Amino acid sequence: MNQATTPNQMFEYWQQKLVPIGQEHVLTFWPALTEAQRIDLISDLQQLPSPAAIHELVQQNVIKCEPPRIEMDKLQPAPYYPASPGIDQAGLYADAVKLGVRLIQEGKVAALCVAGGQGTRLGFSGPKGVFPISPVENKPLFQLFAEYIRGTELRYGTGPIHWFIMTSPANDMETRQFFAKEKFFGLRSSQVRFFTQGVMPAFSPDGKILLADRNHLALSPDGHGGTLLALRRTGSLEEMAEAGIEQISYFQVDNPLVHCIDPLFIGLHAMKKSQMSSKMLEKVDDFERVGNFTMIDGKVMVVEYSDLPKELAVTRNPDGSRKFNAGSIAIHMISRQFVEDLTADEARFKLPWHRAHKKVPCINVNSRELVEPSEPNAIKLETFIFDAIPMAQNPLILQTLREEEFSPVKNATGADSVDTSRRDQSSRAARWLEQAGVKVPRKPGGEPDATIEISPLFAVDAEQLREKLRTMPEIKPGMQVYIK
Ligand code: UD2
Repeated sequence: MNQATTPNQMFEYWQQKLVPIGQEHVLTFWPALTEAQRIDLISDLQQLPSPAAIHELVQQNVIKCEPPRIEMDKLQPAPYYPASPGIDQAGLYADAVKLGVRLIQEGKVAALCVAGGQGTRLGFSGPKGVFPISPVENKPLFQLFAEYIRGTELRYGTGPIHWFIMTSPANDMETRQFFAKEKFFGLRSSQVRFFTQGVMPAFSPDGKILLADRNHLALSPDGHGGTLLALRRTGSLEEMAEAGIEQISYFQVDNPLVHCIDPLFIGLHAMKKSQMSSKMLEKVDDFERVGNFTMIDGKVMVVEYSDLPKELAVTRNPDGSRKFNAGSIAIHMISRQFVEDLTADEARFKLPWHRAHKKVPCINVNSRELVEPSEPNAIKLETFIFDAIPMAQNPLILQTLREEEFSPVKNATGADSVDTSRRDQSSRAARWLEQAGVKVPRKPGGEPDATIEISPLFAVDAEQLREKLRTMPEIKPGMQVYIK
């Protein structure tokens, strides 16, 4: 539509597209909208997949509601590389670290953080990466990652490591403004690249697109599986190729403990010619809310906690250990070429849609009233990045340790909350210090009796801390300690 298009022409254009797929109700309020409101509605409509794609989605994923087609009786646990190598693997791990460091130094590795989610459970309205989370300095999540990346550059003497941050239309502007205000936390603005993911409308159970208000569709991000197409559509893949980036180190915005750039993981992934690798950890209980690494017909596949039948979740091995014990914490290495290949023909690239029944405030087009549902009233569709693993060659899984690398902030209170994440950051810092020979006071229960934070600009892991710590800090019970 060009600028000379009149409101009437716009209306007709969209009506012609929407009537055949039974979605013309989204134009109900058009006659009463101001020009600005019409532009809002058009811009929402322009973000939708094609009418044919919407129609197919509705038929196959909204109206029909088939559970995922997984032959559960064939599922086996997936094999993985242990966190610490056995004697026969020590050489492999040492070589992998060397290769990983070399790839980082050659500028072939970029970090990628997915930060397009809505953070509803945390009850924080801004982009989640802005949330202050470090235990002493209260640094926001984005700052911790920025400093990890800068710390890695300093440690290995590299040039700027590129950092791709996926936002969604709802939080893109705020995320960019935050980085600009904070002067990119010491990184160069040119090394940080924001790219925006796609959106999906919420549907009523009978397949109608919901209106958030008279001039907006009820849109939400299309899931972190949207990363792959978003990389292509925004030109980020091309930029990666031009910059000589071959490997993408993928992580979620909600985990302050993540090793954003990990030489061992990068090296193993590259050495084994894996197209997509993952980190796993042992689950804390049968029903922990993490995906499960499984094998089916020789393919590695993540089965989300909500899709793993209870009987399988509680199955034990003969020695009493949990059979499906490998939890996915959404840390991946992805080869750029893999994303290029997958998305080369957009029409043929498909990840499965996962549906969720959610409460979505919306306008009832018949009564014209705003509905604030008390029960789930809408179907939301998302794709998940881990569904690309079965399409990858040589997918590899590396174990990591929870206390070292996983304590996400998802909820305001309880498990995976601000309190547990701060506690775990401080505990990890205490362990790193103890490994470097520092005495840390501990409470009778074993937790550190001090709140400790180590700046990633000083050390990104325990080994670096050991190498760099010249004077041993004296830590007294109850102290707040910041090592920088
Ligand atoms: C995710 C994984 C779960 C486990 C857990 C670890 C899924 C379905 N489950 O659970 O298996 O690994 O994390 O913490 O992923 N995001 C976007 N765009 C979107 C949706 C999400 O960027 O459209 C980002 C979001 O900003 C966050 C991450 O993806 O960084 C995870 O999203 P989530 O909070 O919805 O995932 P969760 O906790 O259900």
